[in-house]
Amino acid sequence: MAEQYYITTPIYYVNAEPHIGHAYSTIVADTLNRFYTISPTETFFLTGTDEHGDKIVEAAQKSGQSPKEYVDRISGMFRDLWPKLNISYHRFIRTTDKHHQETVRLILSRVKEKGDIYFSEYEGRYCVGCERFYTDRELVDGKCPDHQTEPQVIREANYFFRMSRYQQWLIDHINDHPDFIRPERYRNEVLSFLTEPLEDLCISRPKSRLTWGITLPFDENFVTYVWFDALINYVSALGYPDGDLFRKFWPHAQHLVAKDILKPHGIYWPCMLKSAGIDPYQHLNVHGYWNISDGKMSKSLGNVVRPLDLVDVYGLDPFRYFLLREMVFGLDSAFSEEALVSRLNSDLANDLGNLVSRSLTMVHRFFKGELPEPGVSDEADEELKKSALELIDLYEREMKTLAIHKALMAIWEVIGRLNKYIDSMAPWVLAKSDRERLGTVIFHIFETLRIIGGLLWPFMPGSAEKIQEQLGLSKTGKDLTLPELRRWGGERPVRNIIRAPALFPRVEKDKKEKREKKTDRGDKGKDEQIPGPPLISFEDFQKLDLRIGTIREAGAIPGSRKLIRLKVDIGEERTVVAGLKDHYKEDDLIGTQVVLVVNLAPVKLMGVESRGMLLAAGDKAGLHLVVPDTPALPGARVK
Ligand code: ME8
Repeated sequence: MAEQYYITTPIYYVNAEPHIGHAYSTIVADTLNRFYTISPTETFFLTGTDEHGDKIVEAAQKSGQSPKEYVDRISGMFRDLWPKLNISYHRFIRTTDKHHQETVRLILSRVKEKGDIYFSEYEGRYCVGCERFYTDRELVDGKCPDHQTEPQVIREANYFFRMSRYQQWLIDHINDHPDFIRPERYRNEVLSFLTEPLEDLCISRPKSRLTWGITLPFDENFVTYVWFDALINYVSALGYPDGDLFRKFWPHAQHLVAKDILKPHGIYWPCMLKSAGIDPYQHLNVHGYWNISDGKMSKSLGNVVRPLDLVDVYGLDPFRYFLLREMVFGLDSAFSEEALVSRLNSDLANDLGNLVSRSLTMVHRFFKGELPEPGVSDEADEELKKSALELIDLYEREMKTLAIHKALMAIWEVIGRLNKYIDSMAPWVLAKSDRERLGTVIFHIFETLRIIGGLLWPFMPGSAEKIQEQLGLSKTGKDLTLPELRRWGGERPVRNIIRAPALFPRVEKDKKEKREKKTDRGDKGKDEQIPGPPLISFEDFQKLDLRIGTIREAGAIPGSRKLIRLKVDIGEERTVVAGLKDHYKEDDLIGTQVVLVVNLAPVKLMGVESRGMLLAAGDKAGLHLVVPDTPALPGARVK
C-alpha cells in the first residue's frame, strides 16, 4: 500500500447530546475511511469530543454536575453512539486527555517563541454560544448570526495570536492549491473573507472568568481559548511532534466539517500550523447543514433529530444510506422522515433488495445454489460487464472528490441496468429451453452483484456483507478491495449461494406516526421489554424437536389474508401453514432454509392441516425467519 489517508471529524462539543448533524459528519468520515480502506490505502480515522470552555461549564452547571463528571458523561454518549451506527474509527480523542493538553502547551510555546503571541488590552463583543469575539461587520442587526443573541461587551487583557502575519501566505496557499478548501463555494467564502485585513486572534481567557481550560505555558493566570485548544487535537491525536503516526499520516490529513466552523478551520488553523512550523493539512472538506422543515435544528427549539430513534424504526443501513444519498455534499438539505421512508421503499426494498433476492432465488432454483460456468457471452452480457467495470472507475472518481451522492447514483444506475437485463434475458424461460445460455446469464448477474455489493460496503457495511455472504464469497467487507472487484470472474464462491429473507423490508406508511406517538408518550421501547418468562426445566426443553427444513413449495390458501401453505423438506415432506403473507413473497421463500418445530400436535388452519411451526423473530420492522447461517442438511437437528 503506497498511500495513506487521514480523515478527521470535528470534535463535538459535549454541551448537548448527539443529533443527526453529528451523525452525518461521522458517517461521511466512516464511509470515506472505508472507501480508502478498500482502495486499498492505509488509513487513520479520528473523532472525539471538545470539552473545555464557557459553554461546557454552563451546561455542567445546568445539569448540576462538576465539569469533569459532566464531560465524562456526555463524551461517553458520543463514544457509545458511534459503534451503534457501525462507525469504525481508529482513535477517539478528548481535549481533556493528558497528552492533548501537553501538546497544546507545546505548540503555544513554539508559537510564542516565534514571536507570534503578544499581550494586550481588548474590548470586544463576545458570543458565548460561538466562544468567540465578533467584529461589528460580522454581526447582523447587532446580533450573532448563528445564535440570534446580542454578544456581551467584554473588556479584558488577553494574549493574542498574530494571525495577521499569515494573511498573505494563506491567500497564496489557497490560490496555489485550488482544492485546499472544497467544494469551491467555501474556498471562495474564505478568500472573500481574506480580502479584508485579518485581525489577530484572542487566544486566552483570564482564570478570574474561566478556569475550565488548559493553562497557558507562559502565564499561570490564563487558560487557552477553546479553539486554540480544540484544533490542535488533529495533530496531538497522531502523537505530534515525534509520533510515528504523525510522520506517516499528517501529510495526508483531510478535515471534514460543516460550514458552521469554516472560519476556524479555513483561517485560524492553517495560520496556527504555519506559525508552529507544521505543514498545512491537505484538504478541508466542508459540507452543508441538515435543517428541519427549512429551519435550524437546535436543542432550544426542541426539534433535534436523534439518530437512534430513526435507526430503531428504520434500521441502521437505511438511515446511513438516506443521509449519504440525500445530501449533495456542500449544500444544505432538509431532513424529513417521509423522504427517508420513500428512499427506503424505492431504492432499497424495491431496487436493491428485490434484485438480490430474485437473483439468489434463481441460482437456487436453477443450479441448487452453485454458480454455473459461463458459456460464450453475447452483446448484452458484454454491455452489462462493461457498465459494471466502468462503474468502479466512476465511483472512485466521485468518492475522491466527495461527490458521495453521485457515487451512489452511479451504483443505482447499474442496479437498474441489472434489473432490466434480468427482465429481458428472462432466465425462467431459458431454464426450459437453453441451460448453457442460462448459465452465462446467471454468471453475469452474479458478477455484477459481486461488484455492487463490494462498492456498497463503505456506505452500508452490514447489508453489503450480508450480500457478500449470500453470494458465498471467501472475502467480505474490508478484505474485498477495488482491484479484486475489478477482476471479472476472478472469484468463484467458496460456499453455496444462499437465499435469505429480504434485506430491506418495506416500511408501512404509518410507521412514522407510530414512532411519534411513542416518543410523545415518553415510553419508547416499553413494549419491547421482555416480560420475565416462566422457567422451564432442561428436560422440558429437550422435548422440543427442532429441525432444519428447506422450503420446496409455497402457495396461497384461498380466503386467507395472512397464511401461506408451505411444503418443507426435513428429510421427509411436511405441510406447514405459516402466517408469513404480510412479510414474504411466496416465490422468495422457495429454497429458503428454516427452523421447524416438528413435534407439535397437528392443527387445521383454514381447512389445511399444518404439521409443524416455523421459528421467526418479530420486531417493529416485521417478521424475520430464523435461518441457519450456512446451508445445512434438511432434517438436521437444532441443538
Ligand atoms: O463546533 N447539519 O462542535 P459542535 C450538519 N467543538 N452537520 C451538523 C449540524 C447540522 N445541522 N449540526 C452539527 C464544534 N453538525 C467544535 C468543533 S473541531 C476542532 C471543534 C456537525 O458540537 C458538523 O460537523 O458544534 C459541524 O461542523 C459540527 O457538528 C459542529 O459540532
